[in-house]
Amino acid sequence: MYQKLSKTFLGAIAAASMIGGAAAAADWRGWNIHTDGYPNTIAMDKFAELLAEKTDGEITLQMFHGGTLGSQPDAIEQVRLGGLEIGNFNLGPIGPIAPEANVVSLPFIFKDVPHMFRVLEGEGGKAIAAGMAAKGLVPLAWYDAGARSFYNGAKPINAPADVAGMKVRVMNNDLYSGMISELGGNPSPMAFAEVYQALKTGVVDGAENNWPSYESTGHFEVAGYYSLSQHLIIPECICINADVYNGLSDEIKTAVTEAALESAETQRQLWAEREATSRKMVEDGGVAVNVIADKGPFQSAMAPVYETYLSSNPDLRPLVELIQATD
Ligand code: BDP
Repeated sequence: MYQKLSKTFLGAIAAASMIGGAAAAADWRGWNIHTDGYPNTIAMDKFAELLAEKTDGEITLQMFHGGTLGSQPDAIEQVRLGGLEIGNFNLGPIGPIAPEANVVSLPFIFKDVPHMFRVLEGEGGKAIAAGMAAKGLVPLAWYDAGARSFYNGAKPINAPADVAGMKVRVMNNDLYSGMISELGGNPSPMAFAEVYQALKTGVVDGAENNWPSYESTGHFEVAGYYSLSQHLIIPECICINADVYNGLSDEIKTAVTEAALESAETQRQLWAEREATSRKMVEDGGVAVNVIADKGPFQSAMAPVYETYLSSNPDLRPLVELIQATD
């Protein structure tokens, strides 16, 4: 009798906890800085859709776009600490936390975007991902963010001397501040959301970014000289809190990773299209674009930035060399 009752009781608990389990299925929150229609925004929404589909609704993700949940450095901390589960992050502001990931912020380290992806898909990518995971951020897939170039409202940049004396906004990362200082400019680290006003009011003279961000933020309206320095090619990730990821079953981990990889495929296609349309849009809007005939002087000016990075991270020299040796 006792046994019978207890079986029924246990059965009831099991049923209740299954219902409870379904109702309490993970509801994740995700951060993204970009606005509607931006490739990353569309691709993160697709990630959310795929996540629900592939986990049969066990995991849902609510995306917060446009940086509404805070600045990028704050959101990175939030994902590391578990206040948010997911973020679409640029590796630039992750670099100060994970030295392996900071390798991508060495100016001119990548020859072009395909080279960057070849590195990410090989041993280099594994080392970067492991360095990030050790700091609480697991990258699930890599997004394209093109190449960043300098822009300002005064004149085309053709040589380091043209940057001299200019106040240039950079993302929060000492390597970028070093980069501007080595060119003779004054670096001004600042949150993305503040850059438009800063350019408009002359708080800074210039900034640097890829075509889609230059266009989507309206920076081109207030800084109409875009000089193709392409000094930084920084990947982005869909990153997840490491504890959340490690706590998933193998089956769910696979579903989450598949959703991220499919989202990244979409993002890269949309990115290629948007780079072209953004460029056309700003050129039609009157932006003066100049090719820099000789990037050599910019590259050689970066030697101290590499030295600073390597002297603080001597163990990462092989990673730098691996990237440089990758075709
Ligand atoms: C964009 C990145 C974004 C950065 C922004 C910036 O996609 O993550 O926050 O640049 O310059 O290209 O802050």
